[in-house]
Amino acid sequence: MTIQDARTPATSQEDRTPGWHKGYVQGSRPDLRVPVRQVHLTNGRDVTLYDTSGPYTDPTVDTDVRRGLPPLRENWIIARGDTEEYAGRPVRPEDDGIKHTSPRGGGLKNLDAVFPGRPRLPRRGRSGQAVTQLAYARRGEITPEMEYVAIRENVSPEVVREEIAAGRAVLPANVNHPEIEPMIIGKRFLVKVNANIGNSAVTSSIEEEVEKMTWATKWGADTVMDLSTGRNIHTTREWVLRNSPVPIGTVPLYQALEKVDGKAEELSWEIYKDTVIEQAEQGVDYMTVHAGVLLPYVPLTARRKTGIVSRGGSIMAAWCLAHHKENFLYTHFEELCEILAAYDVTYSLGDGLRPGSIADANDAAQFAELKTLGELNTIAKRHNVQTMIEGPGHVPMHKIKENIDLQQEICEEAPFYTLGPLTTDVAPAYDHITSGIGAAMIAWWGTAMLCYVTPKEHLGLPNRDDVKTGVITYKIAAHAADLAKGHPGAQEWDDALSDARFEFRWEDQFNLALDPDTAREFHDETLPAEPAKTAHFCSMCGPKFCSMKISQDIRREHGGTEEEIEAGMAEKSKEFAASGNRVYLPLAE
Ligand code: IRN
Ligand code: FE2
Repeated sequence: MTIQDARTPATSQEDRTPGWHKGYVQGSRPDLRVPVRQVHLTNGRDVTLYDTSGPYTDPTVDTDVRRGLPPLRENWIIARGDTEEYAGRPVRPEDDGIKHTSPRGGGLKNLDAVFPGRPRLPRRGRSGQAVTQLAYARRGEITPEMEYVAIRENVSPEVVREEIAAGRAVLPANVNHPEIEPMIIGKRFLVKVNANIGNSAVTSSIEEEVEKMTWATKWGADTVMDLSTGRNIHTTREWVLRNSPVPIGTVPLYQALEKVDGKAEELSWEIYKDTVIEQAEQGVDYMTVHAGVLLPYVPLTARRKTGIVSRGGSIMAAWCLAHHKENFLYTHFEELCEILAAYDVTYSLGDGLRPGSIADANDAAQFAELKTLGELNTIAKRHNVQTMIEGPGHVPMHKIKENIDLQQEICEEAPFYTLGPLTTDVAPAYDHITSGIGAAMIAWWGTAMLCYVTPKEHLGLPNRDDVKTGVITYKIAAHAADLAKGHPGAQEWDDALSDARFEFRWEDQFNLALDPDTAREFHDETLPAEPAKTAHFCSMCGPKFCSMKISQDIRREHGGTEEEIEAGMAEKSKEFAASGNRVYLPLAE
């Protein structure tokens, strides 16, 4: 693997200051360069880590949110020759949710009402053909996107193609979102993390949402979902998409509801379909579709402790009850497939009946919906639409495994994408932890992507700090699962950090940490002086009681090589046996 340097000119040895910088792994063509985070250690070694931060961390790229990111995939999409530009659907005032009569709509603040970047016509599959990575994979084609993720994941492009073709992985990449750095979601690959952002009718501006997106990817979010409701919904999404290096997901139902002034019963397939096309033309890479909330399942939730907690699920349940008709997302599912296939929008089949409390976990309503999601998965595949399946929710630890096992069986191993699950209900303000526990477990057993939960879950809209805490918590869960699954290369990172810790290379420890800033800050709180960065102790145990220091002293005393240590140990063992194998010697002896 050759890694090119983002800095120009190429780095000289003395330029390799400890810390990290962005590098690129060159693929088979000049415009295929996969970003990596290169951590330079003080012992002269380098550690290469997966990087989601986009061009923002490359000092040689001049980024400007008003212009948007460079359209990395544009030539790949055009070269395939299977898409065409067209006039597109006119954007109307109500697309921005301004009919909604919220008294305190989110303001635009400093960003303009329209995205000022280069004008662009939407693109779709010629004569409605499926232009999806799934269609290509099934035809045996390895696209540049597949090669890109193969390099990112350190596997062969053929493995990527096979996993996508089998429906065990998805590569969300709308033809109208050429700015993304391709990534893959599937159990054979690194566990991914999604961060939700989005304003509501009461808080937050466009600028804040763009900021939250880049902030989330800086800390390692692999995808971002824009769940904006309220005002400026279309414009906010445009800014987010044009500036996002990661796939963007949405729940189109939320915007459709804005268009009918929040009255669920006034929703219709036509309004919904129009909204999906609007978002597909903008470049949304995957969409949550609550098509499994069927009319006969709604009564199954009546005796639940917490009823229907999914926003999308409750909207569809309300519509079904109001009309006493079957869910229009279900009855029009094939038509929806044709639309998504023409843009390569990936399905995220929503879990509208997920449990909202430990008491409701794994109940009849939840599993009835899962069975329907299995049927829909088969239909989507028939239309060559990439598909993942959403999962719960609130589930105690002993009931988690059944969720992934059933999902994998019913949905033919389609990627599972779960919200936590939260393993207990008793810790509002700490639900990143209650859910991080469940997330680590379910990811270990095969969940492909984890939807983060922030400390504000159940309490309010997450701010910047909450987004960071949520992402870091979920990166921990995901990486813990990668280790447990024996993902090739996962442990190298831990080993590098452990070595740094054992050898008191403090700067290396910080630079290798998931959150270097906080690690450094905590260390400096008690030992701020520069010499402490090389000291052979920290303030936790102090100089006298540091176990790592004691271990090193033992090594020093008893020699460094394997044989010498062995000999020293044998000596100690003999002494121990001679004393009668007693760990604690009696006081009076
Ligand atoms: C993920 C797994 N289950 C649910 N999710 C996420 O929850 C989904 O991806 C989206 O971000 C959000 C949708 O919430 P509702 O509408 O189901 O509450
Ligand atoms: Fe909840």
